Amino acid sequence: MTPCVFILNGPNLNLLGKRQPHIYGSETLADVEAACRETAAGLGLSLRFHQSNREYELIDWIHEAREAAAGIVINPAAFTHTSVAILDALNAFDGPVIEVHISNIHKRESFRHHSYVSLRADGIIAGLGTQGYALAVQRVARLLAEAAR
Ligand code: DHK
Repeated sequence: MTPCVFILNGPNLNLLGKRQPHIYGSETLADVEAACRETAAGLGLSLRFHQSNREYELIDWIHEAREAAAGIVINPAAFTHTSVAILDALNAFDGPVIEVHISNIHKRESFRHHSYVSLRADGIIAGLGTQGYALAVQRVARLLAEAAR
């Protein structure tokens, strides 16, 4: 069976391309999804791509990933800095987790410097723009291949 990667996006990322383009760029979330699908297909992975402004929906998808996904790429957006609940959900998932931030959170306000999710993430990509998502998918593929050896 083709391994599936869940790509999960937190609040306000539905506005990608329109919201603060000087920080988040001009690509839309649909553009990001298309790039991830192309990368995943080339690596023999299938993909589920979700965005929500509601913390509980992200948690429900992480729970679903326990059965349905081999790895998770997550940009929790503002929940990065606040959500112990998302950290707890990710701690109940066994596969690789890559945390993505479009902007370099360490170059921004100090409240963005702390991430609860980083306590679980196997890797973190920040400040590479929307390109970070496809790179994260590549990393998940590598980690899955290494684990299968
Ligand atoms: C996106 C957000 O919406 C912010 O709340 C985070 C993150 C940074 C990003 O860079 O993708 O602080």
